[in-house]
Amino acid sequence: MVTSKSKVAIIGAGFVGASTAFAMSLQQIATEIVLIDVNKEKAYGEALDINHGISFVGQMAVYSGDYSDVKDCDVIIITAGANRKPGETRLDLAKKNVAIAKDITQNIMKYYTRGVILVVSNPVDILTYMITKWSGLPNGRVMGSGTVLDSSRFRYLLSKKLNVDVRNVHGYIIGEHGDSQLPVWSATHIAGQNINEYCQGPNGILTPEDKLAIAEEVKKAGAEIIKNKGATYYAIAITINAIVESLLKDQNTIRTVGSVINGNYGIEDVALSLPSIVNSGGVQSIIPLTLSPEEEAALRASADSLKAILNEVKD
Ligand code: 6V0
Repeated sequence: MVTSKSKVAIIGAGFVGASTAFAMSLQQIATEIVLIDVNKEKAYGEALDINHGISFVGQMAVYSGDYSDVKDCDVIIITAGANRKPGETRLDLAKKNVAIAKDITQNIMKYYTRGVILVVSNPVDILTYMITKWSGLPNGRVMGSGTVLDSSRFRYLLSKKLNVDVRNVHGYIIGEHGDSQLPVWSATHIAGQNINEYCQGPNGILTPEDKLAIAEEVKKAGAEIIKNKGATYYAIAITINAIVESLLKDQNTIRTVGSVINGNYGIEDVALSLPSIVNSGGVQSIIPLTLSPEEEAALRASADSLKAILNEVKD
């Protein structure tokens, strides 16, 4: 629990924004949470609903507000956006959400005093890049949830396959939060051993086919959930909470958040996810991993595919 005053704004009180506020209230992450949405009734209703439970978890202020409430926030989370309509392409949706994000950024910056902007809305890598540019904030003060959720899915699937506690499985998905992402097998560890070495022992078998299947399942996980229940929000809410905790408690946690990359692995001027040290200032630094040649090539390809989308949507 955070004891000093901490204020978080959530822009967008839809499935993701409301679930995030709910998870934050359960974990008592912040002392003050403000929900901001074009749909004021929705934001008001979500805040009211959460407030009726706080007597069981602890005192905190949860309310709906407007952009002037961004003042003095430690973290500003953007979860607003449109969903894909029938017949609409990914690119159409990207253009629509870029326009929404621009409007939101301009409103935030009218009242911004300090804090980190955490982008969650999709396409998250594109929006992280654009919001970094529009806001004029120093690099790293704007970050995307990027592949933090994908890395969690990766660890979960490995833990199930190898029948070991997920907290003992360490590994990263990097690159795009989307189709061109990749797992870093060369830096995946259990019990201090590389995954390949671990699986030579008595505790697990992981074939090249298993590896491909796990990477594919991580990639398709969001679509699988949407096919079955229409939207994804619980795991992303917990993911956002974990990132916000690192920020509010100045934890120097390593997380695969997204930020604008300038030079790592020869990649320039695009936002994507790499293991980064996260503290109250945002992305403090990016960990230079020794990638295999195949991993490095796949990361560059991921950057190229993101740049191609950026070129289509940049204004
Ligand atoms: P939702 O339930 O439709 O909520 C979106 C909310 O945004 C609605 O309440 C809208 O009223 C609001 N909104 C729209 N325009 C504006 C605006 N200009 N200003 C303020 N509020 C606005 O969507 P849901 O919550 O399911 O998803 C939100 C976003 O998160 C989408 O872009 C998803 O694709 C994205 N996700 C990202 C994930 C990640 O890992 N990065 C994971 C899950 C969802």
